[in-house]
Amino acid sequence: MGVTINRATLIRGTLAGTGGLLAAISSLAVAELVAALVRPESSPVLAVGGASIDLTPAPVKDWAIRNFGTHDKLVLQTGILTVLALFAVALGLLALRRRRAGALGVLAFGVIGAAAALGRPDSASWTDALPSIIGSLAGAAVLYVLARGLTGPRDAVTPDEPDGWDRRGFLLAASAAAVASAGAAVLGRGLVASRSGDAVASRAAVTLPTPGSPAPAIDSRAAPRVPGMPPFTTPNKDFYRVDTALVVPRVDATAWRLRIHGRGVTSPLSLTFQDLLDSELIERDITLTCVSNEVGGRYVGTARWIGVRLAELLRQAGVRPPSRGGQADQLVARSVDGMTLGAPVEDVMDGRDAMLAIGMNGDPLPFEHGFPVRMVVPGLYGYVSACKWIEDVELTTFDAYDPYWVKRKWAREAPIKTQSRIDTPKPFARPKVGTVMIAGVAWAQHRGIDLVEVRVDDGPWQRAHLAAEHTTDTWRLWSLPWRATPGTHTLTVRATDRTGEIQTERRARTIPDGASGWHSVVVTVT
Ligand SMILES: Nc1nc2c(c(=O)[nH]1)N[C@H]1C(S)=C(S)[C@@H](COP(=O)(O)O)O[C@H]1N2
Ligand SMILES: [Mo]
Repeated sequence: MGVTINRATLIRGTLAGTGGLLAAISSLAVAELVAALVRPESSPVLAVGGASIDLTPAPVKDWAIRNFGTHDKLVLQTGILTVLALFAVALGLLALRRRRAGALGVLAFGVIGAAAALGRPDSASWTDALPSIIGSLAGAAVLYVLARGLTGPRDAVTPDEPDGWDRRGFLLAASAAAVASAGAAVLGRGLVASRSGDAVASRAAVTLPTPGSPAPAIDSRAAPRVPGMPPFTTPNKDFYRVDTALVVPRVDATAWRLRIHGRGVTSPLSLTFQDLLDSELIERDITLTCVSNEVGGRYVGTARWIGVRLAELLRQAGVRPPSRGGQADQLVARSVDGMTLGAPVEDVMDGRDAMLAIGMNGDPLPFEHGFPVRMVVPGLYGYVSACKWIEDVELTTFDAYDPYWVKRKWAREAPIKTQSRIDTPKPFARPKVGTVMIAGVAWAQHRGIDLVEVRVDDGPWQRAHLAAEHTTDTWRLWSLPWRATPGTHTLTVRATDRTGEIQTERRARTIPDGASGWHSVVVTVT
């Protein structure tokens, strides 16, 4: 007798948990559909995800970037959905006893989603709350109906009436909710896809003009081929990606505008993509580096960029650098997804090839790398300069405004630190006795690399062979043949830049202004 009741209770609990999950799925599916109509970025999963990225303390974020790399966003979204699923099951069980409380619980999640959506930096309208609100209303209704199916018309269950519920009603309602959710989700996805179709078409329609100022050809002596050494130019598909965007913004280039305005701007500019195509274009090889790059890390790459000189546009707008009496010392770039990055106006206008880039390695910018337009400033870490999906440039001061990463304790100004990396042999490799090629890259953008030295164990520093310098804005490849002797050895590299400064041995974390220290690799020669 008791066994029967327990079994019935168990089944009912399982069904209630399933009902909670179905309610959550319905909420999300309806929310996705509404978001597709309102603004895809206002979807609760993206809004809550974006808000948690922003609220994550810098060290944790840095750790996530390090450990999950480009998968950091997938990990985050999986985490959010897991937490949501747990709450959904709990609300399902609650609804078994207290139907109305369960439904209110679902609505509470809608309020959280709506708050997150309205709080996003790129949110410009109250309608961003609609996906979460309408989605959670749908979810609450689903839970209410399913719970009624499980408990019968009364609000509380009497444990000794295991059959006081409407099996058919429950199954019908559950199936209907599942089918409707799937339909809403598919419809929502379709709408978003058709909209991003405009962006895709606008990118496909771009033909990059021949730049008036082409990049010098890459001499074969600057790009030697040593097995295990990276190619001089990093292919787009291998280029590292670091950003906070949960979905890659897909901007329609034909509708894109860039505003240049702010302090000291005498004639504000509003530029179209066509304006940039019609401008004088430069083509340059520039090595980009992320401030989150660990010693020995992979967040560094070299591409051939085509773009418009940013300093030229600033001059057209009437901007003068601080050293010539200009009123603005900080240039804040803002992207379509609300990211802000601040670079020193002095650096942007000091004659270096700072640009608004529209081409990367012969193609229009890939969406992941900022289509239609991004900034690139040689010598500065990405987070203070390389704004992707840029749509606004505001001249201001460092005193008046802290951009996104600076609000999170990263340095205001961040020139790239002199660094070198051993690419081959790999850590814990087991090369054979004999000549082993040690090779890698070294960079000190806009200063240039003059010397790379390698040390085996505690031996003397040996000068590595430096490939020819392409420009000071690109990395330099290096190699050193080593007569490897049996045993375990530590290989260490350090570089010296053209200012004469030797790469510091002092270990620093990536926060606040970039990692420092020497890169070492341990190998066992057999
Ligand atoms: N809109 C936007 N631009 C951005 C970022 C971002 O999060 N959002 N990240 C910056 C950082 S930290 C770096 S290192 C570079 C990376 O550029 P990549 O992804 O093309 O390699 O983009 C910069 N531009
Ligand atoms: Mo970065």
